[in-house]
Amino acid sequence: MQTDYKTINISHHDGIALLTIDNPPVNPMSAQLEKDLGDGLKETLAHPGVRAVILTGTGKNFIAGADIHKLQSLKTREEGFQMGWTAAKLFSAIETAPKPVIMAINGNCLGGGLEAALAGHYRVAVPGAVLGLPEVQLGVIPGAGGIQRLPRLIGLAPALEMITFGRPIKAGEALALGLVDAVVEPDELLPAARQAARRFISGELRREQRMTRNQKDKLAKAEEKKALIEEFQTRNAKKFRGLLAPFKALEALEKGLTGDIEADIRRDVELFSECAISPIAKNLIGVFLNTRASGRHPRIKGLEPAKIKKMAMLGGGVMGSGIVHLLLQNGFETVLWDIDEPALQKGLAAVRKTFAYPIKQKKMTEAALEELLQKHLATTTSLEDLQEADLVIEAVLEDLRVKQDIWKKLEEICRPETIFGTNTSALPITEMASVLKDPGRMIGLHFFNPAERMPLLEIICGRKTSDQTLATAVAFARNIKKFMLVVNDGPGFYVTRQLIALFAGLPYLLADGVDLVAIEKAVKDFGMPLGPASLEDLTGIDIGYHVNQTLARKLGERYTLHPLIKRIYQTGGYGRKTNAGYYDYSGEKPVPNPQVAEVIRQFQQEKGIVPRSMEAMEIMDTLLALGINEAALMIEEGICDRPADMDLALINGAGFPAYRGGILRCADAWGLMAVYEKLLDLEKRYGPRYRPAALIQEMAESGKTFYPK
Ligand code: 3H9
Repeated sequence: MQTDYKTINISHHDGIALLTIDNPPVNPMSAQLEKDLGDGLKETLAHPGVRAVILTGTGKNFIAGADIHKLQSLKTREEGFQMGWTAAKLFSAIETAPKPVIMAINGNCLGGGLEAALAGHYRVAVPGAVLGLPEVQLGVIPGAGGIQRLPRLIGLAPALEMITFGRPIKAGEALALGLVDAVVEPDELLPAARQAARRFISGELRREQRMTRNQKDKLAKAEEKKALIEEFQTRNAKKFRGLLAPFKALEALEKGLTGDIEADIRRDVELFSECAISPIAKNLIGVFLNTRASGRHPRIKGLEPAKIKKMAMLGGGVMGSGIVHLLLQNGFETVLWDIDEPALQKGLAAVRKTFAYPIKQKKMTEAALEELLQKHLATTTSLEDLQEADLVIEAVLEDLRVKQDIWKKLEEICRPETIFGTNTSALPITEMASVLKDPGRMIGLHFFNPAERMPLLEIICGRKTSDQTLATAVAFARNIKKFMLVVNDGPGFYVTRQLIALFAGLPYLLADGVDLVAIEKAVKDFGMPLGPASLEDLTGIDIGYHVNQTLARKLGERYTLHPLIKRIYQTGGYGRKTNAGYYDYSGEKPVPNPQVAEVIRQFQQEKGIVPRSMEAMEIMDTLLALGINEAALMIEEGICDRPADMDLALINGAGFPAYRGGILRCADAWGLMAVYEKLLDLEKRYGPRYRPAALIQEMAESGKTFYPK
């Protein structure tokens, strides 16, 4: 038997051939693997001595799906069709092969990987295997037969969930659903697959009976199927908003699952290729790849991060308790410090409360929590007890002097290599570090609330933060499984300043006669979780007012508060906490607050503005232009310089819709010249807040984009 395949190894023994896929990094279905698998299968199936075939992967991966880089490069429907059809034909060839093919699923079995497994005649998996069709998360649908095969094995209802949400499942659940036939420990995997092969060879199992296309028991009747799909679509309409792939998957299921599986698969491949060339897919694939690259900051290339084992947390308030949760969850020995015993007890109670959700979800028991706290969390009111810490995170009162006093004391207590991370959301890191003998050891670690759940960590370098400190902070962020953005110190850092700017157009639009509800709707339809007024009501109009004043003080005239904001602030309604802000929250549902509506009406009247309607797109352009301009200003000021990381941060820290790729992807798609012209236009209408950044002008004039073309 030929053995010189590039991506698979073949061996055979006792009439059973073993094909092992070895295609780093994660066994993607590259063109080479497809070719090798096709040829290898042909060769083994034709071999008279082979009576059954086992297909398995290597390391942590069975097959991780189609090659994402190839998927990203698709430009035409024809290319997309070609990609899907090649894989679909290969998988159909497996299913209709004259000898049984057993899938020994050793690890990640995703996308095209699961589609391959579905085409086998028997599936055995290890407990740690993860199986799923995550294609929709990349903006496409399973394009190689998975849509038609999965419901035949597990039924339509669970298949709808798996296909349209793309959430993978563990082997245990796959077994319960009928997706795999057995789950065995890793060292039993190949013996179990061989055992299954022997059962086919002996005639105990029949290949034709086990072909997925022949499974009909779990398929619903036509009417029932239609009703199920319609109900599912209606129930999930909100979750699918803005996306294309879930709808195409539903179409594929609605039209498919007929007696002619090949025709159904062909239609799926066409729908796959339609999705694959859509901007949504390009954006989502971009986000996936950017996520993998996040944290690979050139400044720390080649540096070995320090080992972090022992952690100290200063302050057990809202942020501190969430951070302690994260630390415990990720296996760190933690000491929680607070000012006195009552504060410590309050902090401890807050830490317990952060675990209420996993306990309610039955992901953890009360007893396990108590054990975790007992074994891994110590509490103290003495800073002296923190001398062993490798990293100290501080989340005490937002007062520079208070924080500086603590750091000065800790510098005397801790080892020189201990890193000091402050969770301030607004205070300058450089100034905070200025009281230290070694300011290089201090860094900003800006967690988002709730810290245990929000996926982003903004890492802020003060002017003197050392590269070594940064390298360790980045490694720490990875250890606690956060997406990260590395920025330089500046007012509002990146995320806060970016989000403020993205929504800063609100008073300009209101003053210009545009309806509040129309603005909110445009923003939500764009895909943001909240409109600007609702967000302001949630965070507090008073807080927004003061933060904006601070920005104006530090960043200059451009940031002067819009006079309408001042009048709204003066109504004394600060949002949800006072039951009134832009909206009135006293009834069952929030409604626009008549008091604020009157303030806006009076303001418009004084300026001679009459209420007018504005298209959602124009509203969004007005908001986005300002957001893009701010991003450019921050790049100019040296706050941040990596568009991919900036976009990821806004997606993970502020809910910017991933399918739009991020604010700078939007800028590139819009065209920098169009952004520039829009800003000029708005500057004329609304004043200096909209003055284009020099970088925008320069990029527009030289035809540049934020992302490489
Ligand atoms: C599909 O299958 C469509 C079909 O229906 C149609 C068929 C025609 N391809 O995440 P990691 C790279 S759509 C190429 O850090 P982990 C990744 O970029 C696909 N490369 O590892 C990184 O490279 P680098 C459906 C891939 O152990 C390196 O591998 N499949 C692919 O934490 C390590 O990745 C999916 O959506 C790929 N498919 O997690 C699965 N996947 O070091 C996507 C990863 O240069 N993949 N790379 O940056 C994953 O979810 C995770 O990577 C996985 C491993 C769980 C597999």
